[in-house]
Amino acid sequence: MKMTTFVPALSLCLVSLLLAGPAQGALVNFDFNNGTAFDGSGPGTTMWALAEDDTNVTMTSVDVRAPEYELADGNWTWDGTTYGVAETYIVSTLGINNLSISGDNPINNEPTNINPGESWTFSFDVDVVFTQIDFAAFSGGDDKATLEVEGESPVAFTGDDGDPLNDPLSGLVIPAGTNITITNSDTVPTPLPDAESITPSSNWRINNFTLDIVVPEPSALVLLLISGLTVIVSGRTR
Ligand SMILES: [Ca+2]
Ligand SMILES: [Ca+2]
Ligand SMILES: [Ca+2]
Ligand SMILES: [Ca+2]
Repeated sequence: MKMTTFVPALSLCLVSLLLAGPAQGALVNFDFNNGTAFDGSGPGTTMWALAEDDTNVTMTSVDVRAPEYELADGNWTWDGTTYGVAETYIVSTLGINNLSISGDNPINNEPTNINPGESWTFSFDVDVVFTQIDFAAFSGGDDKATLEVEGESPVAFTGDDGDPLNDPLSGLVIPAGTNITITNSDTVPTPLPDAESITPSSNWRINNFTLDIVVPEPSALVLLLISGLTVIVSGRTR
């Protein structure tokens, strides 16, 4: 190989390595309005949506939890430790139905709201950046939520942070298959107040999620291979 072809090719390799940095994305929206595959379902259910670049993105409901209440002496009480089963529940927006609370509903619209202590864990089959959470009925300092990516510290919000909530995790890239949990982090009441006395402010729901799917740029290795081929081709044509 002549130095006249090797030096430009080496420069191209170095430029390629520098370019293979930040990822490019395409937006995808998971809309929970008016029923989805998650309606009335527990863990293990999947839902898919098409991203701007036609990538088919699958979301999996990994876990749905709620404080496990028991009816004792006419009051629904929680022992503060165990979390029972729950299911996502969609009328016009996504809520969580606490399956330990039934019959005469002690909380207004409990099945359709995400109430204190209720949480939803989910994952995506591609790397994502959380771009927006569009809540319903999320307003004021009493509405509290945390968003936690497995292995990272939970990030806390209140209704005062706004709805929709943009870039909630400050651009964090979440690898495919990583568990993400959204929780109503308001204090869990025990015993439950009755339907007449509870204020609606500590309940909220989810309209939709918008995510930026991370499309990896051509790897440095592929670019190096292209550079190498350029060297061979230019060497032969001289
Ligand atoms: Ca219930
Ligand atoms: Ca609920
Ligand atoms: Ca909203
Ligand atoms: Ca509210």
